Amino acid sequence: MALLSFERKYRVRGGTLLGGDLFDFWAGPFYVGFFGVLTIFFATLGTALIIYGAALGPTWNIWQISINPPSDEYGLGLAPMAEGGLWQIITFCATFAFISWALREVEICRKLGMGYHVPVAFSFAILAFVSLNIFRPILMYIKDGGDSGWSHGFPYGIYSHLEWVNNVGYAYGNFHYNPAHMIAITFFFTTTLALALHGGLVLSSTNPGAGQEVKTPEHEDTYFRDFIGYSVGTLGIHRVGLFLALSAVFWSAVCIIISGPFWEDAWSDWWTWWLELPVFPQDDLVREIGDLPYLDE
Ligand code: 07D
Ligand code: U10
Repeated sequence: MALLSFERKYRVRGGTLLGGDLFDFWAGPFYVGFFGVLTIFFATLGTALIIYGAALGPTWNIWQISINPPSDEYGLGLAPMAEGGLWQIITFCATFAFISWALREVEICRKLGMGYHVPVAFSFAILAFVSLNIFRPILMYIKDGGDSGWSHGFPYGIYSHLEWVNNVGYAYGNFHYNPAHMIAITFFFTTTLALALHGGLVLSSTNPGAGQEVKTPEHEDTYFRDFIGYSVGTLGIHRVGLFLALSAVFWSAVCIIISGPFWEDAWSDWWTWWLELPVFPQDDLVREIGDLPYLDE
């Protein structure tokens, strides 16, 4: 079906979650919908507040502009605008813009009668964001008995958020020892490996060069059977890809949620259970290895 006749068939009213026919229309190529309007509203307001925060000073240097969260003393309470209040409203706007964007994706899926894979995937990204700036601050507020809270969120700035990652990382010794961080990184790297294999395989068989015949999925399957003894298949590779990518983000959320609320020390110290496994001799030598300085960082 050509694009235009396809669109004539599927660009019809219905499938909305909220608001019925209100905003059930397209603007050029874009589906609008109630959640499209909400996204535009929150994204515009949040961006305007970031610009306002930048205008309050002290710099217009794009690298150094930073909208900071409130300090510890505000706990989970509201802060004055210039002292973290802006950060709080911007966080609220960002969260609602992201959720509205996901719900707009759902409405488009419903219109087309497709699965919800894309909005489900995007909701993992939203999970990571709210874990960093909403869930963890709340859990830290509980852990600190009210002596901190929003202060644990990351600042909205290019350099400043990098500083935050650095400082939070070293607050737990060497963050590379965080087991969930390890798993997340492994999934991120495996995602790129899988995408490179998939992109390479599909291009090599469907775009083989001038004058050569386009190959079939059987060629693709056979390539991997010859190579590593197994092919996951043309549908399967997309399941693998989605699983790898979502796992990467899921374990990222886990790695930051456990840092502070559930583990306060250096992450290297978490691994002492390994040295205490009964398979290792529990003598002084092993204890000494456990006391090596790099394990105490
Ligand atoms: C959070 C994104 C959500 C996005 C949304 C949409 C817009 C619209 C529009 C521009 C999760 C946003 C949309 C804004 C814009 C337009 C058009 C995705 C999110 C909702 N680390 N580390 C991670 C590595 C070290 C530390 C994650 C590697 C050090 C801390 C990932 C290394 C120390 C935190 C990761 C390494 C340290 C992390 C990030 C190597 C510092 C976190 C990915 C090779 C000294 C963060 C949930 C992510 C985290 C995180 C990788 C090193 C500290 C796994 C590869 C040793 C404190 N690190 N790290 O979260 O887990 O994706 O966040 O050394 O908080 Mg780390
Ligand atoms: C993609 C795709 C798509 C598909 C797909 C895939 C991308 C279009 C059509 C492929 C995707 C997948 C399968 C899914 C997932 C993959 C990943 C997420 C990536 C990660 C992968 C892994 C973790 C698996 C890694 C496994 C490997 C690398 C297999 C290892 C295998 C070997 C080491 C054997 C290699 C074989 C050789 C070298 C030749 C033959 C050798 C033997 C049979 C072994 C025995 C050897 C002999 C008898 C010969 C004698 C030996 C000699 C002479 C040397 C001896 C020397 C010594 C030192 C021993 O896009 O959609 O669907 O499927």
